[in-house]
Amino acid sequence: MAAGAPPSSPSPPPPASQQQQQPPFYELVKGSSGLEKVQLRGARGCFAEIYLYGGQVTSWKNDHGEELLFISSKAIFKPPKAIRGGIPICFPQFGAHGNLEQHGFARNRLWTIDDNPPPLPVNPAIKAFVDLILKPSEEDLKIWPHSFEFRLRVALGPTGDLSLTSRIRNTNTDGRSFSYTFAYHTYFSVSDISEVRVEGLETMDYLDNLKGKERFTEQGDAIVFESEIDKVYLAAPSKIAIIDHEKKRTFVVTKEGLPDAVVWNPWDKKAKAMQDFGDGEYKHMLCVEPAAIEKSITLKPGEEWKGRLALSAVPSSYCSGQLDPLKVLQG
Ligand code: TA6
Repeated sequence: MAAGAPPSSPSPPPPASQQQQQPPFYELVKGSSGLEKVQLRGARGCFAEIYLYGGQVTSWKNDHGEELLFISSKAIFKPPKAIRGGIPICFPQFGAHGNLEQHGFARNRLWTIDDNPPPLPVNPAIKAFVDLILKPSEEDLKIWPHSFEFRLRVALGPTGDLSLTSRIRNTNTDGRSFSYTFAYHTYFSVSDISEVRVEGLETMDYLDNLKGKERFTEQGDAIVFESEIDKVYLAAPSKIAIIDHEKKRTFVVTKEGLPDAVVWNPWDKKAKAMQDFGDGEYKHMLCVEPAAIEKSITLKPGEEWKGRLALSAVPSSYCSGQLDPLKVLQG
């Protein structure tokens, strides 16, 4: 309004339908055992859910409302037990050694929503996302004496793909570097493990956790499942496909900053031994876990690492051997 002109009456707000939705595009609600969780609703009804406890994705649904991740019916939503299923974050350690608990402590801590994260270059079409942050408590510093900021962005893309972007910064003020190992311990829901095969890890070297972490080379064709498997594939390709024959669905797993990939199914004996896992549930899950295990990540004070996981679920209308279903789908 020009200076000196009579004040005009404020223009009416645009109709709700035209009002640009304002961030945040998530909802904070109460989940199991009163634990808080964030719900993301993306385009075409896609959905994701993240518990502040553990910063753990526990649900990812497609536009038909189908659940794509596995959560055990016996999962315990009570600290300090990690939630069995979804995408537990293994940090600052993968595995069990030294004085840290198995897979580190990030999945057993309460994360908070990060209202003012440092900018992260993203696809502007992505509206449904949330930023979480974890910093060490005084207790944590006693068992892992390093200051860090762990920022996690969980986002739903325009086609329902799910992405997790981790940024870990060394905030030590004593000049010390630190090293850690890391995994997105992703539990995929499958119709029947005996109907599933994994492509992309053929001929890769792996450490077999069932044989004293001995190093072997994978055979030349897709991995199929007939018994317990617990293998760390080394320097694995950036794309891995999990093909569920019965559902005619392929999960495409894309990883950045994460050289390795763990493949795990406990099978019957181990399933029976886990109190937070149903005896027969091994038939309906498979873990494929983008990770940094063989070579730990070392950060100097002030340095930041970024590790990204992107998941999509596409129709398996293509023959095996072609890892890029989008190419086929457009073909
Ligand atoms: O990722 C495979 C693995 O390391 C297995 O050895 C098994 O221990 C699995 O993780 C589950 O570990 P958790 O501590 O979640 O029970």
